[in-house]
Amino acid sequence: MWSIILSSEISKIVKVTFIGAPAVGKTTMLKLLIKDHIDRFYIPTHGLDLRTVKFDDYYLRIWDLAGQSGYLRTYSKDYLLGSDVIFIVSDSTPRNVLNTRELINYACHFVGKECPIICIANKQDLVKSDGRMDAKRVEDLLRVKTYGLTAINKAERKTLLNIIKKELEKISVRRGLKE
Ligand SMILES: Nc1nc2c(ncn2[C@@H]2O[C@H](COP(=O)(O)OP(=O)(O)OP(=O)(O)O)[C@@H](O)[C@H]2O)c(=O)[nH]1
Ligand SMILES: [Mg+2]
Repeated sequence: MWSIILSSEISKIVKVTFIGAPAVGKTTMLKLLIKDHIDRFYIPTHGLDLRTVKFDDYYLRIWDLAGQSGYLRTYSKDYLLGSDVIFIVSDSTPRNVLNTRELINYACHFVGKECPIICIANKQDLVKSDGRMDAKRVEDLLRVKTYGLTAINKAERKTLLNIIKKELEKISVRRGLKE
């Protein structure tokens, strides 16, 4: 993959980082983006998973960080550095949303103002049946821009790409690629 990226395209490489507690759906989002098969088995990520997705004329380097505390507390700091955008993923349960607040505070220490921290309130398919919070409620509690998603639904790939697209526009302006 890397060998076919021309030097003129380097400014189009964007680091997109997913971080969040175990089993909130980060790897499912990665699979959604790379159009991998989404099954319902939970296989915890160890360390991190790193993939490149070509989108418009950008190369999205997706960093999917393991949520288990051993990894989260030891490696995430180094992995967060250099992110162009960080998506903090929640499974939208009241308990996890509270933990997500702590994680936002943690991430804020390692990235500058130029890197937005955005919440994805995942598992929105369970809002009615399982008492999950809707995205608006999560946003009110966390006070960071929040988007709702159901990552197991293949049709929501477009939703996720649109969320990323909004950030890409801002990144282009920051890099002087667009006015
Ligand atoms: N109902 C529902 N389940 C989901 C959704 N997204 C992911 N899941 C399920 O949640 C479980 C955990 O998903 P993963 O994507 O592996 O979670 P993760 O955040 O990568 O977990 P770690 O790698 O341990 O940090 C899997 O069984 C998924 O099928 C969703 O939108 N709705
Ligand atoms: Mg994972």
